[in-house]
Amino acid sequence: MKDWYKNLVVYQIWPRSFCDGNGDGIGDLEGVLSKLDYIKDLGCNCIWFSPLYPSPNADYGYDIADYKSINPEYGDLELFKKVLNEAHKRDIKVIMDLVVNHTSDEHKWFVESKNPSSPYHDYYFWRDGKQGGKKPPNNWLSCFEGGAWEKDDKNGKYYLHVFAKKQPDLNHDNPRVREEVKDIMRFWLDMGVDGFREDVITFISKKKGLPNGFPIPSACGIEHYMDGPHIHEYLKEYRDVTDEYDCFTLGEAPMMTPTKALKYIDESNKELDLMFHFQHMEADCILVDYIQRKFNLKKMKKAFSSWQEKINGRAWNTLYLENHDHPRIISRYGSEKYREESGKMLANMYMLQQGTPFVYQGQELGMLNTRLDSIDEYADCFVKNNYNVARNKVHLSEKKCWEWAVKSTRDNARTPVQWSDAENAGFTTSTPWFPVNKNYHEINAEKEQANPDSILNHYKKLIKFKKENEVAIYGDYKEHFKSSSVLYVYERNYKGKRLLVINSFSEKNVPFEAPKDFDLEQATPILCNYKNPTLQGNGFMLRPYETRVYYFE
Ligand code: TEU
Ligand code: CA
Repeated sequence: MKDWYKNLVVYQIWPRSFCDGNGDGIGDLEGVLSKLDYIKDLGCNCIWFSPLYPSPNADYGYDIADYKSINPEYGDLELFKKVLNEAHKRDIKVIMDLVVNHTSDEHKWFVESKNPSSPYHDYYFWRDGKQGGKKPPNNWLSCFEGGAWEKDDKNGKYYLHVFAKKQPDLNHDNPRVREEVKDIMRFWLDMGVDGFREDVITFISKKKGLPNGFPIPSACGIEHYMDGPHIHEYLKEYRDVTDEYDCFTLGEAPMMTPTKALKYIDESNKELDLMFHFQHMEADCILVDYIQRKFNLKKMKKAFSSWQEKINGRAWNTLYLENHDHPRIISRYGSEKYREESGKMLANMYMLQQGTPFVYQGQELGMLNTRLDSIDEYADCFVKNNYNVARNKVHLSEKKCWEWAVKSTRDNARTPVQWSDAENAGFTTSTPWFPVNKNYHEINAEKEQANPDSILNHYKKLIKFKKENEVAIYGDYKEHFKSSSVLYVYERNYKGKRLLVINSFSEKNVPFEAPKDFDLEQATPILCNYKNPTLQGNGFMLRPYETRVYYFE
């Protein structure tokens, strides 16, 4: 059975902010081409491209207007093929983002579908409103903005959009829609791509009749489309296509638990190879980054451990701390004050668990959250809407709404990558589409490349270790000191080899005593973030955000 995806370390590119090759201020495929050696040098052997397709950018590519082409801002199909080919030459796989829960409202299917007698009408959820069309067909709310229904003035009907208004949901109950999805998959697989990351794929089957949802403030109705009635059927159909190719698939699944996940990724009956869940990303918020609370290490550990323990031997984990939907991890779970220390610690902490690791652009540099001057300067539709709701509907103070927005916006992860301390961080020669983080003189790739102790060089060592050591890939996982609210310690075991991974989440010194059956003097400390780790004895003081890995060979 194919399982090469277990040995990958995937680098995620959010193209708009990665690297601008033609000087128009927008990241593009020429830029990607110029950085393939950088990705190779980092040790990553797969790239996941966030959407590269033509898009009106209401949700920056997650609103797709044409599934079989490349956004002219980024390049064209010829250039994409060149990138693919050059990546493959470097033994780097390439996966595409497949966003088929919804299209853009500017996709030709949707434009056609407005006409009730068009064969495309049933590609979407068009319904008559209630009370003679005055009210939407049900009470569902959009995850992004207001109600989940929008009325078309011309045909008098409403269409469903679980995300933004410009992202109408596709009707996968229509077999023709499923054929279109398979056709899109084949288009890219035939070209040679190595798989897909499937956006909110667990949302594609809606309950028949679209009944009213339980009245909650946002995403009302979600119980009628999350893991919906035909989800497994449809995913098996899509799986049949990917099974014809040597590729892998990764589903994004909000509100997923390990037990539910096994229905999708259990190796004995797989619909997807891997799954992105969100549980470990909720240690400082409730479900979404916008509803914040104090970082709680125990919550984070519990989430990681439950996935490690519950799917061990039956399915394979994905490991990530950042992507284009979440603020930067050092600013969240680490410490900006101890950026270097906590950046390296967080890296060890997640990557040495069992699973395929993902690194999001700039994470390897220890990039931090940004701060602009007003809500209008932000780009993300999600934060703008959250701000408006909190301010105008819930009537919270301007200061509170603003602080929430700054901290939680997805734009934190979407500032241009900081390549050097040249103007605009070397991202572009003109004005960047979105402001570069002001800290680029201190934090940039060029500077980190030159410094053997940088976060970037730590990632290089770590990725190399992860790929080359079976214990880091296949080892069993066991957590220690579960009740500690400052330490996260776990071991991995494989064929007589052993790792003890020690991570402190404290700004203070914390005493540490090795678990009973470990004699640290028998091991080599590796991947440390402080010079001169104590080499003697089984008890010592851990310094702020210290990380150590003891390798028993
Ligand atoms: O994200 C799905 C998802 O769950 C998000 O709505 C998440 O709740 C939000 O970003 C807050 O963190 C996927 C994509 O990754 C995201 O970029 C898209 O905006 C969304 O789907 C719609 O396509
Ligand atoms: Ca450009």
